[in-house]
Amino acid sequence: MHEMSIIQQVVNSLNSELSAEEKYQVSNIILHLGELSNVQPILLENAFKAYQEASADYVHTRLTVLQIPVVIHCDQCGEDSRVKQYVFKCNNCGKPSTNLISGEELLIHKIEFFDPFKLQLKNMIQLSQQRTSKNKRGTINCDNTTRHLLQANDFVAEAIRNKMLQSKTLVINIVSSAGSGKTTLMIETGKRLKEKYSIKVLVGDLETERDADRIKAAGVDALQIVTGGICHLEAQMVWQAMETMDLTGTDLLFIENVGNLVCPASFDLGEDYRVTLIASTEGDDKPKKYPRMFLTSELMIVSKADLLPYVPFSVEEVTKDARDINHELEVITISSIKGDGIEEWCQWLEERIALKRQIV
Ligand SMILES: Nc1nc2c(ncn2[C@@H]2O[C@H](COP(=O)(O)OP(=O)(O)O)[C@@H](O)[C@H]2O)c(=O)[nH]1
Ligand SMILES: [Mg+2]
Ligand SMILES: [Zn+2]
Ligand SMILES: [Zn+2]
Repeated sequence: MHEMSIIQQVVNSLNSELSAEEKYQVSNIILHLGELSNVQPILLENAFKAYQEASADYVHTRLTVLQIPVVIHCDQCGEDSRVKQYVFKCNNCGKPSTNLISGEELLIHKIEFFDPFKLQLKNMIQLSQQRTSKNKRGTINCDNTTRHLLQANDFVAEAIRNKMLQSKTLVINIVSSAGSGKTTLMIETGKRLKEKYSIKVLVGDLETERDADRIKAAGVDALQIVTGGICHLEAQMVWQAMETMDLTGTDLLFIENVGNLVCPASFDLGEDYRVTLIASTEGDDKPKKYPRMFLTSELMIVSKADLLPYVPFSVEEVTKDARDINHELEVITISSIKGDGIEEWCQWLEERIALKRQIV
């Protein structure tokens, strides 16, 4: 993710907590960083140094980054296992589990002061990690003392989820690397379902409006969110875009995320389902490179299936690797251009639209 902006959030968080005088007495900031958080400790430490130089704030403060391993809990035998090589299975009985105990932390664990007395008074700004995996998406377990760095995002995501529950709109967050076929799939899906359902698409893009124009040309209402260089969508951006859109009566809202499998994994957008596309042309090693994305998705779509005969890509291998991470992950193979698998995908959507309508 963005080390500099994380540091900024850490500092903002401390500034809101501490008096001006106390700020100068902070000796150590201890961060907990889960192995799945997609943040490199060394880059974070460098970003903090850069911050200290540029702002002359917290100049005597040390930043300590502790990496927290991925640990899962087994419902079968009750054992906790450290996850190695991104195989999410119990080390004791072998049952797959995505029930994370740790590994996604991105939080200020503790701050220490030069004055040891103060340490006793304020030694724990917070100590919590409960924001884990898709099982818990949509629940916020932060109490008043918690300073989870993504807390603000999760708050807005929850507001989106409530709003979309009121309007019974199914929300799908589509993620993939750049060029895996998200927009094309939106267009083909829109063509097939637009007579039957009211569909809207929010499209995140770094700089251009081209994708929304392509979708609108196919007769589906679309709105572009230009992120201005930010490489992922955040809940706040989606909320703002939703304010300008009339969502009354909308059955299905697609959010096409910015093309990137790294940081979009960390940002809950208030969606009901997260769908990851992986194109046959981009290699079948993606799940183990970007485990968190597959862990937090409900469905993996293997796209550009028409090119499978020409590229070294094994649907079987990619499915195995992805299910090592998330044993409940569903898989559909699709060619938007030839139409294979589109029927199955549309059915997947229609079932979920129906379920959402039933919620009272
Ligand atoms: N062969 C093939 N090409 C596709 C398919 N879907 C998309 N593409 C092409 O892949 C490129 C990127 O697609 P796009 O939908 O813009 O990807 P996005 O960046 O994920 O939104 C375009 O040139 C598409 O025509 C497919 O099913 N088969
Ligand atoms: Mg696109
Ligand atoms: Zn077990
Ligand atoms: Zn990003």
